Amino acid sequence: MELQTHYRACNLCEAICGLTVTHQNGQVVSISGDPADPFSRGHICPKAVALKDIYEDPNRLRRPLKRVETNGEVSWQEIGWEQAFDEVADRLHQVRTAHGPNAIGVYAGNPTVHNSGSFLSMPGLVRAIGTRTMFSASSVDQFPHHFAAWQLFGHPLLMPVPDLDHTDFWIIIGGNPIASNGSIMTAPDVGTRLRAIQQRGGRVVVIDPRRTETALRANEHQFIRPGTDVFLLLAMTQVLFAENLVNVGRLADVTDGLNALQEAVETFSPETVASVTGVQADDIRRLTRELANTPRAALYGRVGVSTQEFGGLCLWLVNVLNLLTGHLDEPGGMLFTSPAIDALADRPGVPKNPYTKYNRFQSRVSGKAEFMGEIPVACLAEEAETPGPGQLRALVTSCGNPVLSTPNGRRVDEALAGLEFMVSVDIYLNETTRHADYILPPLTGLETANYDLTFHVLAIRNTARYSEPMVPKPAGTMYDWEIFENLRLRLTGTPRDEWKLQNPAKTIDQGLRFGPYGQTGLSLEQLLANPHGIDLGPLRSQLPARLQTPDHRINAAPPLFLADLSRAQAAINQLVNPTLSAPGSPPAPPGSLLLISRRHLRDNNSWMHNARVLVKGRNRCTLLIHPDDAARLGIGTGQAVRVRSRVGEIELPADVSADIMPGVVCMPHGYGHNRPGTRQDIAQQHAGASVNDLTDEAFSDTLTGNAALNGVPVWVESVG
Ligand SMILES: Nc1nc2c(c(=O)[nH]1)N[C@H]1C(S)=C(S)[C@@H](COP(=O)(O)OP(=O)(O)OC[C@H]3O[C@@H](n4cnc5c(=O)[nH]c(N)nc54)[C@H](O)[C@@H]3O)O[C@H]1N2
Ligand SMILES: Nc1nc2c(c(=O)[nH]1)N[C@H]1C(S)=C(S)[C@@H](COP(=O)(O)OP(=O)(O)OC[C@H]3O[C@@H](n4cnc5c(=O)[nH]c(N)nc54)[C@H](O)[C@@H]3O)O[C@H]1N2
Ligand code: SF4
Ligand SMILES: [Mo]
Repeated sequence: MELQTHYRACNLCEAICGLTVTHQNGQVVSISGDPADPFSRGHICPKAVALKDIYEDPNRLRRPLKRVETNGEVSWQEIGWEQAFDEVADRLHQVRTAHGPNAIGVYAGNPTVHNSGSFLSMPGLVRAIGTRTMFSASSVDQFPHHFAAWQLFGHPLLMPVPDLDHTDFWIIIGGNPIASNGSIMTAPDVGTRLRAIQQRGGRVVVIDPRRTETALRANEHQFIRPGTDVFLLLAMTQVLFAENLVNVGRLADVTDGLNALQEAVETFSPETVASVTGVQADDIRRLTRELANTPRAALYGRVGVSTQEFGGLCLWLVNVLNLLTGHLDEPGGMLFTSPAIDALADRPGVPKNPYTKYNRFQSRVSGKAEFMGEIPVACLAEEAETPGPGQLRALVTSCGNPVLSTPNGRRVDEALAGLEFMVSVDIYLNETTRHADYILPPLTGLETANYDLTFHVLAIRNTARYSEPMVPKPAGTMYDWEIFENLRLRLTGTPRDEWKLQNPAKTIDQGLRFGPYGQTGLSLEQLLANPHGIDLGPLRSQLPARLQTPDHRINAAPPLFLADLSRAQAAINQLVNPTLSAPGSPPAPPGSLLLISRRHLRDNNSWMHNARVLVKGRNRCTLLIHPDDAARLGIGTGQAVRVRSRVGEIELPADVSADIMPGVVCMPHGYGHNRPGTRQDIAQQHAGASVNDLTDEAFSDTLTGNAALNGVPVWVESVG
């Protein structure tokens, strides 16, 4: 039989690498990098090859499953799509009638942003339900990035990205792009790009509690105590003012608040923060001067500074440091993209509205502020458990595994078990979806059409690429958008003879035509004719025009951040003098170590452990612990340890290593596949333990609502 070649972008991580897939009538023969993709230039990582495993996985669901309980025994019955849609819509409708729309929660997980079908069609279902009880992975990830972008530049999506290909000095704080392939920075083959910085005489510095894969390739690595980055960043800002290094450059005319900023950071000298952060005062000064004095330099922060107690402040200060050193919106610094589909496109003559999606309402139980139309997912369990008007009774999950990915997963597990109704749009029967009454599995990966609406917005070059399905839709299967559309039409009560499913391809085509490159002929048709993708050129400066603030100016010292500094001040007082208790933050109890997470090139959050090619080899779910701590606790490599936190305990093997800072322990997230009733044969054999059985739903960045998954106090002891 003839070999066919299919070109598409990998949808597994933010790097969106081009793939060349060869197949025989849908039987995958090989997956390799697409050298003709102008952006990824043939690069791929081992996960892409596992797209074949997912495609062929006998555990992957293809037909709707309905939970049947007989005498307490759960079994799953395969049913037809029409029956599934009708019954799910009926049940949602019943909950809505009995308890109101807000009693139905929705959780959107990470792959939503990797599937334009889900991304574009899910909001229609949410509107049809009429609920405002919306949760997503964003509040265990990048809420602080959005918050800072909104406060400084006027819109949560206006996040600058490092101009990697032109920078000469790159500071990475709380990111490990060599393992993660980059985030809020779409940069395929980041390793080669990093090496190129060094080859042109530049330097890369990593600030991280662990000597990571990226740190090993960097020119310099600084250990930092988890959760104390805010103090380092405050001190760097202080140094800029104290040493007259502030040079806002071209943006000086539109920047306000410098005096207030200078005053706010005054007391945070390098000497004050050195013992707390673990970074020497001299190093803080030296790095700050280097950032200020290198014409093309970028300070980039990611998950490690976002999913922690002071995430909002950290991301504010990262942006401020780039602004004060003249690196914001400058080539080689941090730039904004000009995406082909531009949600923020200026509409001439239309006055800009201030962004208002913050604190319009609060979560029912603990009063957490809404942000971007969402409630922090750390509130999910309490919303379901706590009786009273507005109690969460039903949940729709899509592309998400909150039992493993959100804090205090055991509590989430129990809360989901207690719901009246749950439906999951997902491709596996896993730790989360096992609680569903129905699982509706869409086609995924190689089988779907996709345009990376989000990642083209965050890419270090302006590019556009559309992927078509590798194969025609197999009989009896559904695309994600068809699932959402079928439920939407039922819940809006649209008469059947008026049903018209909105294909997201049409929205994408319109977005391209009316976008900034539409004039030059960019359209879906053009992308279909260029299956390797189209390069639209390097990023360019575009402030102040692109600012979305109502006054078209940047306030470097927004009141919400200034107010939040009192929380940081209380925390540093407590760190300097541990007998003081810091309101809000858990006291650092005696004998505790601080827990952080890590990613591995062959893991992808919680959901790719059912691919043998990725899990084979040495067990990766281990607890990294420094030799000094290990010696004190009598722990050796390979030995089982028990790790306890306020909320739970787990056991896993120790891995004694000087690559982790003393006082810190580290394990991967996304493991813990030993929950009963799941259907992932390979993942179950590589179960590991879930870090989120230790992370604390009460520990968060109270400003943005993001969960503080890093810097969690834990106690470690050897088992037996
Ligand atoms: N402690 C700790 N916790 C963390 C993190 C951490 O660093 N440390 N990281 C956080 C971050 S950054 C994130 S983004 C979250 C992720 O949190 P989640 O998004 O909740 O979790 P994932 O593991 O990405 O789960 C993806 C789910 O989508 C399903 N899926 C895969 N492909 C498709 C598809 O095409 N369609 C549909 N419908 N479903 C699909 C999978 O089967 C799986 O159930 O985890 C967060 N949790
Ligand atoms: N292979 C792989 N790639 C992925 C994923 C995956 O699971 N596997 N997940 C994808 C997702 S959803 C995301 S959001 C991105 C995330 O992309 P990255 O942000 O690059 O993610 P991590 O590798 O978790 O890097 C976070 C780093 O922060 C450090 N850290 C932890 N706490 C602190 C702290 O308090 N201060 C400082 N300075 N550093 C700290 C950790 O040690 C770690 O090295 O990766 C994406 N890509
Ligand atoms: S780096 Fe990311 S996008 Fe590229 S092949 Fe690997 S998983 Fe896919
Ligand atoms: Mo993420």
